[in-house]
Amino acid sequence: MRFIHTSDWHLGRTLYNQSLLDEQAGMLQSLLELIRIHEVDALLIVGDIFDRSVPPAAAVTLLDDFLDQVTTTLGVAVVAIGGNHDGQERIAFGARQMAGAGLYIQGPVSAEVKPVRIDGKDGSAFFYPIPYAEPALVRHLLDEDVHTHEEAMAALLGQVQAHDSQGLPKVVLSHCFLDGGSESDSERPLSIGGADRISPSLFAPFDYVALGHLHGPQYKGAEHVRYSGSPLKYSFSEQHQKKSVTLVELKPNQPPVIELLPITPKRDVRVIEGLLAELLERGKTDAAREDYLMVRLLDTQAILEPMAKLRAVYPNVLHLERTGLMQARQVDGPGRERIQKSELAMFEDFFSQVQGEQMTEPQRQLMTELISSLHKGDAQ
Ligand SMILES: [Mn+2]
Repeated sequence: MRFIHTSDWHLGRTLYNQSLLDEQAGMLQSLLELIRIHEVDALLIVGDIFDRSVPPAAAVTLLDDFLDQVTTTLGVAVVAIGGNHDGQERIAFGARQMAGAGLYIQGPVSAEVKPVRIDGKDGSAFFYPIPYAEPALVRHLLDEDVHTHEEAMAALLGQVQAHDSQGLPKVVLSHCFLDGGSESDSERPLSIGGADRISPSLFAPFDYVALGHLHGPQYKGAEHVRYSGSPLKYSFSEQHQKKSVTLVELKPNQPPVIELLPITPKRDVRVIEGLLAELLERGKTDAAREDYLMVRLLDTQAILEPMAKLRAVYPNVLHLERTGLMQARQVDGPGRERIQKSELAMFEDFFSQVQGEQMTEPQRQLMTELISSLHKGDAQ
């Protein structure tokens, strides 16, 4: 039994107002290729399939085309669950009919965990889909006295343990936050103050645990209890992460064989830092200048239209931080006189960039008077 575990696609997501749909389509194309090359029996999508409960129509079409390729063209089964970002009832539309075609979608959590048996080319396994759920919902559905995410998960996993798999391996799918997991900036907290944390030890008894929610690939407690991470970078905090999907092979009476299959995006998400002139020069020979960039400018003087200048070389600059300017201001300190002085200095920079020459002494005098009269106006 061989399958690919992935999660947190967030189809329809934007990064600083830039649509990532084109990037996501490229990612799905790469994934399709991996499914084909590795001849897997199943694909697990562990929640946060869409970024929003009502996703853009183009994102729905993208998913629909992809699922048709996987199930109809390649004949590979898909098991998917709802995450905290998904409109769980919406993604469950038609699920009972589609199960007949090898597409198993568990949108919201149900009172009974429904095992999915998949017979692979070489061995079978049971998959147990457990979508993201608030403890209150689990308490209501199961009529059990559970109050935390951990208690709710323990109750649901009790059903998985009790299920007779006829000796076949048990694979759990769950979208949740394991205690000790490392976060990125692109995950929405499940609850405030750490009440969402679940002990990894709850999952240890199963043959493999496919987790979703955290966007960096990682395992917790044991190597077979793991997050695939998102296949694309959804924040600049992820610039150094290596994105991948997880290939898993289950063999009788052996620990699972796990391999990370890298996903290389068309455009990477990264941070560059330096003086404007330096960066513009470097950009001329940067083969990856179309990457999505956050730029940290170290220049300490004011610059006219830095974004436009950068975008002429790096077309996909999404965010600009004036790191140098902020530091220069902090050194100046908060004194009123100093603020006024730096305003004059900033205007001098501006003037010289627009006019191509330095201010004359009378011009400087005039500007100084203007700034101080503006401050007097403020004070009154
Ligand atoms: Mn997510």
